[in-house]
Amino acid sequence: MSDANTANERRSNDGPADDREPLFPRLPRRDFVKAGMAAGAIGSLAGCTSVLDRGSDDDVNSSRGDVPPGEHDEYYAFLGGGHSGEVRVYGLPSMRQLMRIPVFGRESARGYGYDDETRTMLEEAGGYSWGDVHHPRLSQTDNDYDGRFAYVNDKANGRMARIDLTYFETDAIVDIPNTQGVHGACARLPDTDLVFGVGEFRVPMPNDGRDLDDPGSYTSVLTAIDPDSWDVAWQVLVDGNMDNGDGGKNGRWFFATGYNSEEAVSPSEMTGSDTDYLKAFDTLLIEDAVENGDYEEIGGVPVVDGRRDSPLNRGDEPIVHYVDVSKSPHGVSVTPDGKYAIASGKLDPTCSVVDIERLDEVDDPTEAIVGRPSVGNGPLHTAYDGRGHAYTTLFIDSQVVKWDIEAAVEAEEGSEDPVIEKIDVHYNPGHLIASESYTAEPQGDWLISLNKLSKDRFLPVGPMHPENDQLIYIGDDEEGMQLVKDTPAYAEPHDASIVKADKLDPAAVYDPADSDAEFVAAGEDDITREDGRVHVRMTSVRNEFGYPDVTVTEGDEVTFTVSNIEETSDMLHSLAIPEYDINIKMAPQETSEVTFTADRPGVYWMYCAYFCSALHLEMRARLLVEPSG
Ligand code: CUK
Ligand code: CUA
Repeated sequence: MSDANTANERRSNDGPADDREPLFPRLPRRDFVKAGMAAGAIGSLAGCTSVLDRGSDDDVNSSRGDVPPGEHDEYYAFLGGGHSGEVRVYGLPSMRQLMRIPVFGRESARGYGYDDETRTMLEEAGGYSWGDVHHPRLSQTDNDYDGRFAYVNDKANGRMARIDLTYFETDAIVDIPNTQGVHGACARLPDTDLVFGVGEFRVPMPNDGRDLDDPGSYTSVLTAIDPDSWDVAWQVLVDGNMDNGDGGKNGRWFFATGYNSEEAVSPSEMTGSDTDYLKAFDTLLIEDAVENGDYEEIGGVPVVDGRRDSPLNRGDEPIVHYVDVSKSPHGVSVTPDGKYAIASGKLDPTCSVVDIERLDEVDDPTEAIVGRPSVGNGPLHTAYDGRGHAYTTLFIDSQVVKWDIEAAVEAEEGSEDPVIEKIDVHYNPGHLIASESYTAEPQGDWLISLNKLSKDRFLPVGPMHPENDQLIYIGDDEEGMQLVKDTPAYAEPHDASIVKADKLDPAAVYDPADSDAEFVAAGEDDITREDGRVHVRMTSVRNEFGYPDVTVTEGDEVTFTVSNIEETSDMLHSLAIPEYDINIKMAPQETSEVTFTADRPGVYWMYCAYFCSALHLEMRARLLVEPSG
């Protein structure tokens, strides 16, 4: 087992000192040295880990977690793909990548953004070509995963998307008004009756050219989305910007951290204050306010004023409680029993443990903080094992720390006593996630540390390194945390959700009733022509399309509706029309549609891009575009 103190001593001198203002003025000397390091690390992400300092091999147990060829994993893990704009699906504990789900960007192998339906969805969601996916959260019923949907944010363009877990496909995107950059994503539990997007960047509202150089009047909002219609239900205007969020377990509270209570626009000013807010939203009172008409309609949605001086925050039933927590908190997560919301200090070595019930009892919300353990440097995110332990990533120390939640409530503020052990990770972890940690009953066996840097851990591939997702076994409190696997990952996983595989029920083939496009059955192929519009309805099956040739006239608007009439699973076809920049995919029993203007005369081979049989190469047809006039 790793010895916490040894690890701390070893790391205390391996970063460059920094002569900026100390970020942790209350710390003893040893931590102060590391605080200087923190400033450097946060500024440049460099110098905070030494390549020679690789941690002890005692913590490594590579024999655990084997999944032999042909056997299935016990869990699915859904990882936000960051600015690749997608979600990745891993099997756990093998860490094999099972699937990628494009969300905010086009992806040709899936025909995502190429067929009419998904192209229109992306256009109506703002027409951006990329997004920044951080937080995949899964729908729950009664505080347990129900296997229906995943929800993700777009930090870049202020959007939220829904992924249908029957088909593992993005099925709705909303472009949220009055905000720029939606960071935290999560839901009101126990039954996911609202999904939240947490606004980060503050901008003028409306952002139409007013108040450009008046940052004091910029605002940010929390957005609540109806999980069924995927429309914005309401927003709450707050002071300061926000960051991450998590829902309480009992259908009432929602928590969001925020740095920059200074409401500044430069990094040095954003870190001026010693504390920032954890905001506790009383969503039931907010819904009352909306019901009573206590809102202003801006950008087509009801916006409730939740700023500190709002009339709705006077008296003893405020809609938003502003809890002062340690400097620039980052992650916040609610414990499985729903008792505490734990916010991580980021620029302060403590986590703040907020007793949720006490929020109703105290006059000063800060008195609801019942524990403040000192866990290490750069605490970012916290996960749970369901046995009373919290696991927090230490970005600056490159470690995961395991600590005891109730011991932290008992201990004095700033005490290190609640810390049970630390394990070195490689390197600089952002999020971590434990199996079913976001439910009321975490499984307590596996944890993934999503490390931002891999440095020397893999074969070099040029200046852009992979990230490193490390699998850690946490199921044995005696033996301690054990590092099981390193997994290189393309930029850039943030948060993840891990769910027992048997809680999902993915479809093996499509149900034609789930598609907007009408299924073309065998023998129903036909072509209709009317006023320069050509509609080709055809089948695809090993090894041919419904028509070997389709002739149209230059300038025609052409729609192909193509059904895959296979009933065998895993037998996909596609219709690629390369020179018209088209590739649509058809899984078994799926119908896809694409519309384009045939504006160039000539012969265009259309082919199937999925290797579907020995005669796959022969699965092609000609599009003949006759010159007009
Ligand atoms: S954030 Cu990326 S490491 Cu978007 Cu939850 Cu903390
Ligand atoms: Cu169908 Cu290749």
